[in-house]
Amino acid sequence: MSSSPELRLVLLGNSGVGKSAAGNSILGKEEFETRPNSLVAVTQQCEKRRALVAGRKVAVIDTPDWFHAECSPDEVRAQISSCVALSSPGPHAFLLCVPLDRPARSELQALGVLEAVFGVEAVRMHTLLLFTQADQLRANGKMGGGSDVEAYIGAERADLVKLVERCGDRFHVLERGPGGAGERSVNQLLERVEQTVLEAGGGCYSCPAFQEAEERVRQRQREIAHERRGGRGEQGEPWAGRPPMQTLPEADEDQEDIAEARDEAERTVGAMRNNCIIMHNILYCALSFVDQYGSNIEIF
Ligand SMILES: Nc1nc2c(ncn2[C@@H]2O[C@H](COP(=O)(O)OP(=O)(O)OP(=O)(O)O)[C@@H](O)[C@H]2O)c(=O)[nH]1
Ligand SMILES: [Mg+2]
Repeated sequence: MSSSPELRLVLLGNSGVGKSAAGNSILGKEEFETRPNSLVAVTQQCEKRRALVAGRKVAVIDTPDWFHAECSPDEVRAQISSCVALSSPGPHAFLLCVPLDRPARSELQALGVLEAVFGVEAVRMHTLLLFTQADQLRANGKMGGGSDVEAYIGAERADLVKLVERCGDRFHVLERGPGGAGERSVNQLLERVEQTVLEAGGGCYSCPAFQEAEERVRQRQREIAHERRGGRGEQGEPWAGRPPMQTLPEADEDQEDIAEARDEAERTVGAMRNNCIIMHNILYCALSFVDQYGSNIEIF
């Protein structure tokens, strides 16, 4: 395994836009369930999966469509809590998936919700638009004679240009296709994410919600360690006081235990939404934002 730090990517967007399929492309394996033309949302819970992609450790957090009108406040809170805990101590990039083969209607508001929930800097510095369905666009003949998607966006898609500008000109067209086109596109995406991280100062995104989640995850990780060791003192834990996911010189087994305890801690903290003050606050912000946009907003 690579010793470089893990790159954490959060997939966001409306149902059916291709979040899970993008996650599978990035990881190079079918980890997330996808379904064509589904009338109901396929992904119902946030899920995290990992892979080594072209020498990089990558963790992808797939999310349900929590911008959706039918989600109750409790469901939205649960999804946000889970997303925050699974991407703790913070994602390196939020990837907002936007399909190219239809007009962007609610994505601008989605960026507003992201800002309200995670802070302005989350969009300004750490959000990248991930354009999906480029092959469909070509197949439907919507690009005229050209094949350059970027030229098409610049010339014909004022709706997408607005989104791109809002995200600091960060976007990537995720290509599928034979002959390694998909892999090349994923590599270019990861390079773009790394560039984004550098431009943002070199680290992952952080805000009080992620800081609080990280504290809770570490606390829970200590408790799990304590329980697994039959209640013996904290001094015996191989990972006491270490940063998350840090590798240890000890046996592989220890490292696996640490990773397992960390994963379990992230899952349980994600489900502990009712006693998390900051998560209540971010939900409150999100819902006030939605109130403000009222009926103009298709999401929620
Ligand atoms: N041709 C083509 N199909 C795509 C592309 N991206 C996604 N799809 C297909 O679109 C369908 C929906 O994709 P999903 O990844 O399940 O969508 P999702 O955003 O995860 O949807 P929910 O889980 O319901 O929120 C699947 O059949 C995918 O294979 C793409 O770039 N090109
Ligand atoms: Mg999905």
